[in-house]
Amino acid sequence: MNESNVSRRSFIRLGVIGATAARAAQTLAADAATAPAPHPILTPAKDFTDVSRGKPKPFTLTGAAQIEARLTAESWRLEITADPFTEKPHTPAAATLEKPLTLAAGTALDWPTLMELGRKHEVHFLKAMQCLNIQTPLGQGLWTGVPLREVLKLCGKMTNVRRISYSGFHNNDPQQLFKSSVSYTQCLETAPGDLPIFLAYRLNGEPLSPLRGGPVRMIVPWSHGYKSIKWLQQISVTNDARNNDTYAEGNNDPDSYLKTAAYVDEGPDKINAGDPVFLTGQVISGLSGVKRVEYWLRRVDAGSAKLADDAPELLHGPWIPCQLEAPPNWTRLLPAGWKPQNLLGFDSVTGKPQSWPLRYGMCSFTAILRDLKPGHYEVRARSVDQNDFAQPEPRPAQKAGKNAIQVRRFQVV
Ligand SMILES: Nc1nc2c(c(=O)[nH]1)N[C@H]1C(S)=C(S)[C@@H](COP(=O)(O)O)O[C@H]1N2
Ligand SMILES: [Mo]
Repeated sequence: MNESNVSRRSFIRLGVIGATAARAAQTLAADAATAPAPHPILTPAKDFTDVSRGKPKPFTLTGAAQIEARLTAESWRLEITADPFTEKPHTPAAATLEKPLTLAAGTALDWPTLMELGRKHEVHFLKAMQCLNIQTPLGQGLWTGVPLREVLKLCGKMTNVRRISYSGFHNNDPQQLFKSSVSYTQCLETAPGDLPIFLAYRLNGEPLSPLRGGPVRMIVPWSHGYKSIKWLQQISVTNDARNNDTYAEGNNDPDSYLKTAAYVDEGPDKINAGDPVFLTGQVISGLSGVKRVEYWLRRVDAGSAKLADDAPELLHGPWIPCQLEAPPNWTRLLPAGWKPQNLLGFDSVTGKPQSWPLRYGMCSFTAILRDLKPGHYEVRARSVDQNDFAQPEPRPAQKAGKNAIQVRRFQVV
């Protein structure tokens, strides 16, 4: 069908239901004028919700203290060493590296060498940052860097390595150490179309700021924030196959994947009868992808108890699909001169994202609720993943990532 056919058909339809259509168009236009704007696709670096440990926080250092901490591009150094750990019976032999990179020997990796690697191996992609223990996404960035496997290759032959452990600047105080790790396999192998672990030095096209973990930060695309160590300075290859992440100590699942989940924005708690109610939020596409986001609106008695996420009422709903924000005009969104074709997660010919929202990324959703009679209401939203599991399934344990079904209450007056 060509364009003139389409417009002739809509013209005829408009003629039949002209008055109703005109009224509906007016309502839509009025709603569009009052609808809250979607969240930006790229969160400005300073607007991410910050989750940083340390006293003082490393990003507050300036001048000589910042240089002494090796947190400027010129002073930055990364040590890569082998952990001598052995323990029978599970770890009979220690990891080795042919060429460790150390400060003591003057061989630690510096900024020019990292940039040199970047010229050959640089990758870019969008990823949402989300804390395993926080109910709201922290932000979404366009991250640029070099895969960890390319950096490790600088160390020559490795033996007896089962995990790669790493940490950032921690005020030279072991109590402040915050460390994380990935398995040898996760570091070296990437499934087709998937995203490698990498050392990021740009965010949204700009040098990575001290606030966001600059000059260099680890990014583990599929995971929650605790794997994406800021102010990266040490990597240790080890034959200790256990996961010794700092986050493991907090009873967290220390190998969690980002969870597919919808997160509901706050909104006004009183709305005038006759006004539309805008349900808005963001949906993260985790390991299992996003099929849709849906909402369930119900009347409640003022002050009544919240339903549990596994309450039988939730099975019935009715759950109604929300609208997902459309993919943006990438050329307009990306930094000047960037092409979506060059981003991982996009088709290298058409420049279209391979899924929407992007895997390990997020986008906004909305639903407009109209003609509500005065009274108390609650509305909840949930994601449904590509395997048809509705949130919080298939992985309801919250210590593997917060994905409880979020509820908003309001009153129509
Ligand atoms: N060095 C260091 N890296 C860190 C942290 C930290 O405290 N110190 N916090 C981690 C956690 S738990 C999260 S959720 C993310 C948050 O990233 P952001 O502050 O850029 O939003 O950073 C991670 N990287
Ligand atoms: Mo976190």
